[in-house]
Amino acid sequence: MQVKSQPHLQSTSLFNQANKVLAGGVNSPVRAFNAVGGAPIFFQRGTGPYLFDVDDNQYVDYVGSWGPMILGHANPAVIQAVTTVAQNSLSFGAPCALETRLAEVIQENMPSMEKMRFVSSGTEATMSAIRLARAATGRDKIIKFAGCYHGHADAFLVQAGSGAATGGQPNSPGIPAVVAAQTEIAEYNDVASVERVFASNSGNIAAIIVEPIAGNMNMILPQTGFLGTLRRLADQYGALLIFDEVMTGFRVAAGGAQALYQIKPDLTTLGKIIGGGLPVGAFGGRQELMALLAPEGAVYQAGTLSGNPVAMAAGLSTLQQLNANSYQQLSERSQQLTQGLEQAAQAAGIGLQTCHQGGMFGFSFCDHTDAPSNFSSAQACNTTRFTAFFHAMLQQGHYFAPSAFEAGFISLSHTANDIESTLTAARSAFQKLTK
Ligand code: KE4
Repeated sequence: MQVKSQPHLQSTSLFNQANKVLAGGVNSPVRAFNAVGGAPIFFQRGTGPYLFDVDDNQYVDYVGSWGPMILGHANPAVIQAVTTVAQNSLSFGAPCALETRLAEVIQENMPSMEKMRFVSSGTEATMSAIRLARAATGRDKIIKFAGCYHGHADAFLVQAGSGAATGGQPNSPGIPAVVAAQTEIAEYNDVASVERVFASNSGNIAAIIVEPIAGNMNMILPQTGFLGTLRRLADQYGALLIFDEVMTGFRVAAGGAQALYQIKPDLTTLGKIIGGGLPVGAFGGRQELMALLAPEGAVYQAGTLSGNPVAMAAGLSTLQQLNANSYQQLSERSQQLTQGLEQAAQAAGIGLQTCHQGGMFGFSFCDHTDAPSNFSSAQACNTTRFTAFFHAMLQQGHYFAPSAFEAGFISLSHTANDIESTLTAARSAFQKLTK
């Protein structure tokens, strides 16, 4: 693949222009490249596994719009579905059959979602799920895990991962102390820390919310027994268990992490892939919990564009193209990439640990003994090396998340040859790191 590694002249010029009207020049902080330095890349086109920037450089894309593009960019069937539905108006603000059809497909794959509701982002899904849990239990406090990211609602910006951790602001200003005080923090993969929080707040914990596979402090798998113990503790203390599968839903398996680990949460939140690249989130779970939501119940939640027909069409067309073989293929590609990265790093004498599940992967610059298992060990990894690797790969046409506190994503359009081209570039990048 020929990459014209032009200087990013157009991107830099567009970023300067954006900075005059957009806060920080971006509409989401992690895109600003603050963690890795340099001006962010402005893209103009994507097809399959490739992105093209405004300077006509081509990249193999491992961000995939932070997860939604599981089929690859500009999937013909998705574009066709969106184009067809868009001809009939972009929005009614009234029910349409597509909402029911997408919900039925989601429910077939995630039966714990006995009833659900669509919203327009993962943040809306998680904040609504927490409100529902508080109403259902009559309790105020929630438990989240340091380094997990559940969107930017006030309750979650306490030791948050993703862009909050990237920017060194895991606790955001602007959150009233009384609100932050309702969020208790435990350590990922540390059940004793969860037991301590329950013991000192027994009777006042409405819910545990967890990324069943963490993807916002790089990628961290749950250790054996971790999720099952959360299920047991939630039941023991009368709290709800919320799986935030915004990232893992339809990414690590058709039924998400809850299918992989056979744990049934009380509520699940979704986003990203179920919208196929358009703004969609969802929350759902046990029927009696969802019955508390207006208009059936008193818990208010609403949205002008919730269930938008065009977004539903994108999500439906995306999910309809996924099947069990998809996850076999995604796993093979992720394995090929992560194993190849470890071998290339080892050959260069560089400590690199990787992790993958389905179409999701992570890599951290650390030694084997320091493979991240929670937020503090993720923060201890060598982010200087990550930054050097990120830029060495970018210059060769391979685009990874511009932050050490993110996961990577592979699509069904990535071929073994694409992965091999990335590994060739990685071998060169690792050699540069050792000079
Ligand atoms: P959104 O509000 O960004 O649609 O979803 C929030 C969210 C909730 N839960 C999990 C597990 C998530 O990963 C996210 C959002 N993920 C980040 C990337 N790690 C979005 C990228 C960004 O913030 O620009």
